[in-house]
Amino acid sequence: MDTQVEAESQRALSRRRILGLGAVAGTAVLVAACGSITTPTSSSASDSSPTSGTQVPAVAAQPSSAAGGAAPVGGSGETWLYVTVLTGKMDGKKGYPEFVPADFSVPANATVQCEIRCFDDGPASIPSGYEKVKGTVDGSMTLISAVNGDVSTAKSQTVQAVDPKNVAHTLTIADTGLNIPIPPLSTVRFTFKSGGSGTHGWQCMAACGTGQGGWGGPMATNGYMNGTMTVV
Ligand SMILES: [Cu+2]
Repeated sequence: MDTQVEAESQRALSRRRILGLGAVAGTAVLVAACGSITTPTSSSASDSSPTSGTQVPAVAAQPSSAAGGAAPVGGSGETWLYVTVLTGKMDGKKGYPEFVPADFSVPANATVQCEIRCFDDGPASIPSGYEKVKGTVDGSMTLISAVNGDVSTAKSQTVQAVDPKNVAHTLTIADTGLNIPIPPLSTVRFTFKSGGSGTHGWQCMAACGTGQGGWGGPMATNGYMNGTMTVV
């Protein structure tokens, strides 16, 4: 990553470092910040105070019926989950790319819209099959070729798989069959059903770590390339 891109990413991160879960599409997005390189921005934080410091599992708020005009789906509201993948350089731990948050909560029996922004710029090898999108409501995801700022105007496509040579990380929940391949420097959006309450571990399946064929370091460290989704 050259310095300009890096600087831009850092700026974008400061603006948009998202830890929380917003309630309703396009309206109340809870913005929280953590870690040492960010400052909370207040411009889009509406009714929630930012949390700072350590990563705290965030519980998505169910939108009220009056909020934002998002249509309830299947009897429960829409829930947004925002995740950022940082490089080791960005999170201050060299060689340790990191999902933020790595531990998150979603409401039970909800339709969850998830956006993952991947600031990592290089691919890693994956076992065969993990290039496929699995476990989303329609078996696809939206792949956006941008990570900074407002990505909604950037080039995007709906895909059911990506080039296996172009996966930086995956969000893989073996329990639920979810697999999201995430290309370098891209944003992916997808929708999944949270199901009943319980906890599900997730693991990145792209060998992005150190040692042991790339399966050491962050790959084997909770809070970096694996974590927990709690359905409550
Ligand atoms: Cu990874």
